[in-house]
Amino acid sequence: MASTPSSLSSDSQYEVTQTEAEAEVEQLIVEDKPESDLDLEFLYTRDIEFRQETIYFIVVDRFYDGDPGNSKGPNPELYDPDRQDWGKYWGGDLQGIIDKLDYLKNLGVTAIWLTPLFEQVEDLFVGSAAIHGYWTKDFKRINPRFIHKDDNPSLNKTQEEKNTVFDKLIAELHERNMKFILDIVCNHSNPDFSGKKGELYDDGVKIADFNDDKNHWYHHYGEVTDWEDEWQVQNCELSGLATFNENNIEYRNYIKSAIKQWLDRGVDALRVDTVKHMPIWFWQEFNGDIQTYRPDVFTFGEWIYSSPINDRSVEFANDSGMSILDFGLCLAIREALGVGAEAGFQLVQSILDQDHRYNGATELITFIDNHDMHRFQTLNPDPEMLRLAIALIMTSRGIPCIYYGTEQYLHNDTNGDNNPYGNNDPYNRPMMENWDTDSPLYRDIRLLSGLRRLNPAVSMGSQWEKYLTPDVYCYVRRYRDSVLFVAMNRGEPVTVEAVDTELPDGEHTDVLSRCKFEVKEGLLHNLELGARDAIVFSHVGERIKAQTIVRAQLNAVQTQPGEVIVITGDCPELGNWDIAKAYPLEYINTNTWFAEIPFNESAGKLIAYKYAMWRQDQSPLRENLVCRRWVLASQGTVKWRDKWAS
Ligand SMILES: [Ca+2]
Ligand SMILES: [Ca+2]
Repeated sequence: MASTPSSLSSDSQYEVTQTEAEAEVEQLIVEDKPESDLDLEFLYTRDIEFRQETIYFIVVDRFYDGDPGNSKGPNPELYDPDRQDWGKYWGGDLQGIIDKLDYLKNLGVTAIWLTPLFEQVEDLFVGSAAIHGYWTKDFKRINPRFIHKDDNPSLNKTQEEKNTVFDKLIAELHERNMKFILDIVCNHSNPDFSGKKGELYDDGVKIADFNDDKNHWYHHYGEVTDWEDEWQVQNCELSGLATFNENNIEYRNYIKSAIKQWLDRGVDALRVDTVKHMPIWFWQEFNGDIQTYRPDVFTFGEWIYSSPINDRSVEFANDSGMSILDFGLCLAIREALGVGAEAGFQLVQSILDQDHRYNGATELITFIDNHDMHRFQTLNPDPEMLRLAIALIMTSRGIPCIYYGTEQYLHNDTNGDNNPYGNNDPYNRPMMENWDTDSPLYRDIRLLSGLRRLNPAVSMGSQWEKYLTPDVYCYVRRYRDSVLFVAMNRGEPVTVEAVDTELPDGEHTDVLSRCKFEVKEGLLHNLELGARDAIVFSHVGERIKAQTIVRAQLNAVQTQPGEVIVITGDCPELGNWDIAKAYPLEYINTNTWFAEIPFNESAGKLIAYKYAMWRQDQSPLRENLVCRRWVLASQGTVKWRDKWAS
């Protein structure tokens, strides 16, 4: 039963709680960091943990102009200081992002993804300049409109000179414990501008030209005409963009060397454009090289309209070496909450029901809109519906990504309609106008981002539907004894008679409203949900602490209810092959088991292990292989990814 907020939970008291939570979170982040002076330690992890992050995606030109001196750029014709011509540059830059980092930090953002920073062609194509950054001329230089005029590469500055506003941005981010996600494009360079196409430079030196392609850097098959033809999608052109020939080793060496230069400057993660337009072998080679070069880099790709029922996008997510943006969930949320589809939350659940198709569903990047589709509020202007959609991605499985300005209800509905697949580009890229740190959504995101870092059930746990109608959705996230319970209602006020929360009995406080609720025998009785309301209860259990923590994930194992996956091995932490002392994993979905395993005695040593299945009334079923061998890092957090060997 709901009651009004306690008078004791004043704002000032709440701030203390947040500070304590922050301190705990900071400590966790410190523990997560591998020692930088032990380079080999990087080899002891097969992956990087990114699930506690909250990503914020910025169209650089449309965020904030922190340096009017660079706004005119090399071709002043492409700059509109009045910000009326949507196809031209409006002045946003990297100094503007630095100026707003405290705003973003306070919002709970832990990682920023910026549209590509590479030098672009300085011309208009179908009335638009390359403000989005996807028409690259030189992958080793930065668009001069985004940096200080003295950083301009044409003044003979090179990659080696690490004193640019780009380097300052990275340093300022890291000082705030925030991460930088570089948006990269490997599929194409630039389209036809006044007869020039695909002119490409290597740090200022011209190396390729589509119209004089002596060394075959590009494919010359024309535009994609049949989107169902996989060969065409991979080899033909997309909107007239000069498309690289990935079979050319010189091209591959160029693009890899460019990305490695940016990693050397302190980039923490990569977002990769148009991944479906290149063959998977290219990505496997690319990701293998990048992970060898910098094993602590997290990478995710844009497979446009990826879906758990699309075999090819699922194969890409599982086998390419990178995670992907979760378009399937995005569209379900847009249909359920954006355009009010009759099936409502059942559409959302039907996507989550397919999570077993992914090896890493908890690592998918979740979002409700981006630069290529209507902003959510163009579909549905109701700010309360936007709050629900954001609460949903902030508390569901996956890593949430907030499109810039969402927290300020930024949207421009010119040419908008109610099609959740619709694209009102360029009107979905308005200039950021308000910086209100008291907006209800700003506050929600701050709270829920803190929760993601504090409660491991949010970042790593399983997701269980507890009550589902088109209008009402209640679910539980669970990892070990940490629990998150969420209830949301897209319709008119409703009372849910009883719903299982899996929370300990007693009083619980809604993270968003601070209202108190009573849980008895795990149930909430007569739960009153207001119109377009969400409530969130968090219970944080004991965290795993050890010198070395292994985050082990096992895929491709079929279990029945009552069966439990354990990990058994030749070290005391894994029971010295005594199956009765093996370490249990947590069930995530029918394809995934996961656990953090603490190692102290065996930290830094070579160990052997295998997975086994505990079964009721039967002897344990062990994996059918000699054993897996691995050198444990001597400290820090590392990740294992394995597939059941039967
Ligand atoms: Ca500027
Ligand atoms: Ca291609």
